[in-house]
Amino acid sequence: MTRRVLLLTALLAAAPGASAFSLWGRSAPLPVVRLALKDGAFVPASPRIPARTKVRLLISNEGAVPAEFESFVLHREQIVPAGGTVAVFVGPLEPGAYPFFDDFRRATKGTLVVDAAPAPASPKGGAR
Ligand SMILES: [Cu+2]
Repeated sequence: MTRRVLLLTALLAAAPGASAFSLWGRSAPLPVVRLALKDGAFVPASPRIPARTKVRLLISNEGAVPAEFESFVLHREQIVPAGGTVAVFVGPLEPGAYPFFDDFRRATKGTLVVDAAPAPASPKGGAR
């Protein structure tokens, strides 16, 4: 059963233009991408996510003062308490570069890089 579900998920994820996760509803396990605020910088500065996929960005503030993850293009604004971690959902997005910054320290910046979707896998046996 688990094997089947994984295979189906892989096929859906590989289908061009398909949103695999919306088909699974609320219980869908979203891909998680971790981002840290460390010594006045985002680490990594350019996290990468796949195109057209909803992703859970887990942002940890390792500093001693609060930060605010903000992005105009992503329409996101979220306070990250000192020592805390928040989840910010992004996507599905088209390939490209989406800048973000710490609104409490504007010099602290990063770019979310959305990679082009991988080429659709050709199913073995040529079904469909
Ligand atoms: Cu703000």
